[in-house]
Amino acid sequence: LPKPAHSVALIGAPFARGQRRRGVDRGPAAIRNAGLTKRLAGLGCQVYDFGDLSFTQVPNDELYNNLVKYPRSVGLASQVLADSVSGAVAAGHRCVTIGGDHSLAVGSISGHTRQCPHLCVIWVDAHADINTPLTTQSGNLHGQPVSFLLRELQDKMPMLPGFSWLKPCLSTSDIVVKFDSCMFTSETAIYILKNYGIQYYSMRDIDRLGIQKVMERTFEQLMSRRQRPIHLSFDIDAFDPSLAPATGTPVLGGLTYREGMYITEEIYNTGLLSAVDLVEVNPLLGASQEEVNATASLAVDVIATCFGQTREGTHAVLYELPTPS
Ligand code: EXY
Ligand code: MN
Ligand code: MN
Ligand code: MN
Repeated sequence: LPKPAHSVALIGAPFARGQRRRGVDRGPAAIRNAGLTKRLAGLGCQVYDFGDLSFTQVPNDELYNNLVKYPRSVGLASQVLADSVSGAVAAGHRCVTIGGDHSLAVGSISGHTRQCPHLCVIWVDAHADINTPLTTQSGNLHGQPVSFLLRELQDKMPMLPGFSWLKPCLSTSDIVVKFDSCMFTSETAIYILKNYGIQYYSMRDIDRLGIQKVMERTFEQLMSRRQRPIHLSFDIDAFDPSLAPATGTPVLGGLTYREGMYITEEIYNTGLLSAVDLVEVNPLLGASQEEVNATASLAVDVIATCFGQTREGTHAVLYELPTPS
């Protein structure tokens, strides 16, 4: 049976101020060059390419608290992206945001909730990205987006310059986090996940339960009361660095290709996917062009699978087997 065609808005978000490495702003170009639009079109999607957003660098963007970097630039970029995602969803599209660093999820998720206040979030990442501006050690905002979004955390959040437009829009029960390894996730992030009862799965949980059970439990938690739109925030560093080397904060022992594809296949199968972020592809960090290409084409596979690409073949009908004459 032909899959129903989707209309997909593609938004490039070449933003890099949420972390310290150069090059992640070239992620959208790398992912486009790896053939994203063609692949989506081949799946029957109508692709509306909104192009790349342009972000203003805010002058004199001083550290917050002597530590947190580029708060005004990150806040403003997220605001611009929020408007764009909100507009795309309002126009009836599923929305794909290609980054750029993960601080942008503040914008994509809050913009998405303007149209879909009851959406849920699946966060796939080597990191939990839930530090607050007061618990971060690196000062990088790409390690903090979840804390800006959660209502329950707001009494722990300082008012950062650049973020006054933002209203926290998620509850702790609206999000499931999968991350690679407790070993590399900061103590404070683990504390926040546990203390606020956020459902999460480490790679050890995935080893123990298998990815199939983990996805089953994810949907149980998020959908048991009612079905709702899904926002998938996928950080390419969730994959093992052998598969996605061109990224800023790789962590050993990440997802296999098959686990990654299974996650997105199952999300597609719900029929509820409404927006995706694909972030942290940094073409300047591959050791070779092959590594960069592999990382970008993995990003394309993740997105294409979200929109119906399967590992089971296309089931094209072959009407007659050739007979030897
Ligand atoms: N937990 C560390 C921090 O807060 O800086 C590392 C965060 C890396 C975040 C990457 C994008 O997912
Ligand atoms: Mn991340
Ligand atoms: Mn709600
Ligand atoms: Mn990450």
